Amino acid sequence: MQSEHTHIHHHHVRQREVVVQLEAREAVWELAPGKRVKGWTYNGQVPGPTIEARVGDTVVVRLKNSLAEPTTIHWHGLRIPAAMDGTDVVQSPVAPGASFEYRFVVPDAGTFWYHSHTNETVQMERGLYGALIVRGDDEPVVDAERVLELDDVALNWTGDFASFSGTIQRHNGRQGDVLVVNGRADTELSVAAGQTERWRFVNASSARYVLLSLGGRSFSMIGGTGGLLEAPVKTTSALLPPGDRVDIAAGPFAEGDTFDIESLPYNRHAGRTKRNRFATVRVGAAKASRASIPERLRTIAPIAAANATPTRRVVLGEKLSLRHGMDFLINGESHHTDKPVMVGELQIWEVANTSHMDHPFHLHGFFFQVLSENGTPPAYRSWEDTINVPPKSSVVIAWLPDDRPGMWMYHCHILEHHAAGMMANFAVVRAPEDAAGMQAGMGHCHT
Ligand SMILES: [Cu+2]
Repeated sequence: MQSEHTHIHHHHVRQREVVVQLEAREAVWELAPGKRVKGWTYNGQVPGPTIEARVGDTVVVRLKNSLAEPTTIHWHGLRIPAAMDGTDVVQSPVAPGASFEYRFVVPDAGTFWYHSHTNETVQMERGLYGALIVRGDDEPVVDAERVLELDDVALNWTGDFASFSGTIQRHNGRQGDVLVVNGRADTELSVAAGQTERWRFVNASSARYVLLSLGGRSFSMIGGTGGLLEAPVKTTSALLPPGDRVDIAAGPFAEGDTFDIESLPYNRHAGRTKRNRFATVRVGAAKASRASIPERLRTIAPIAAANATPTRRVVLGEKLSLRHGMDFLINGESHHTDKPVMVGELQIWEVANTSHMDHPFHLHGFFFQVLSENGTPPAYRSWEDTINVPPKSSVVIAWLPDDRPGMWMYHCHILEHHAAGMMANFAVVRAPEDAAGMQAGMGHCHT
């Protein structure tokens, strides 16, 4: 499924191609022993195969669509050309029976993921997602590494996928009661006492917020959505809204210890939350450790002052709708088109949430730094592609559009909110006059 070709160039720079065949097709997804659903899968598995590459590699993904409806793949978090972003404004959805080749260089190390960007409330719920890991030269040394993709599945009383029903799901987003790690509800992990592992978490669920806990044990966050942090952040919990990722250094744990990977109650202002178990970890006999997590992981230079004046305001809002119960809005409009952005012009965006529930704001294709949350600078600096914005609050982010012109987008990563209009397309342009043509070429339609 994954092959590697190494080309040695005359200047002795190694350039690798990571070639992956992905077939989107229906297949049995076994959530737990005997609990099977008809998943929509990449290569017959949920999650899809983990794609692994090194910084600078060219990733080539040959997608064949064997589903009965069109699909595309979005490369969540990757700073790649607009034409490869997988949204319906940059490509025609891949028709049933058709194929499409995605080809891009991966410029940054980190924990990324890929997922359908067509009819996502159905296609992602049914399993069309996977992890994409990019490694750099200066990674912390750990004893083992795991990718843990968290998801929840909503089943009906017959044990099949519950159909998307009405205004409550549209309002709150779909939360399922079958919680899975890497597609399985009965996950047990065995770790060796005395060792430290790197766990890369991806929240692939449609609407569920995960307030990640290792049964109260402390761990160190070492990476966010845009790669390593500057320094490990010791904590006992980390909030992962839909679309978010976190890399943690887990361990060392004591021999004989058993604990759950769980989600603690978190109030996103959309119904009551409980403590939920995702998986169980059992700590076995001690093994020697070679792990070394440096106190300094890397340097992230600030790209703007903490009190920089916003150049744009993005308002996440909602409005009662006779037709839908609720419409979700950007700057007062459902399915918004925002103003163009000039290549090289520093963007300072105030993202304000005037609605009454949390929304995870996701920017495609570019990393941002959070300058402040309700006027207060964050506890540490990081590169991100997703940030949670609680109700009646605002977050100021800074990002620099590098020279990758084209149509881009941002949206709430609660899939039902995105579908109900909390999204915007915008052009990144080299010259102001380029915007009109780009926006005219937008092929999307919304119903
Ligand atoms: Cu939302």
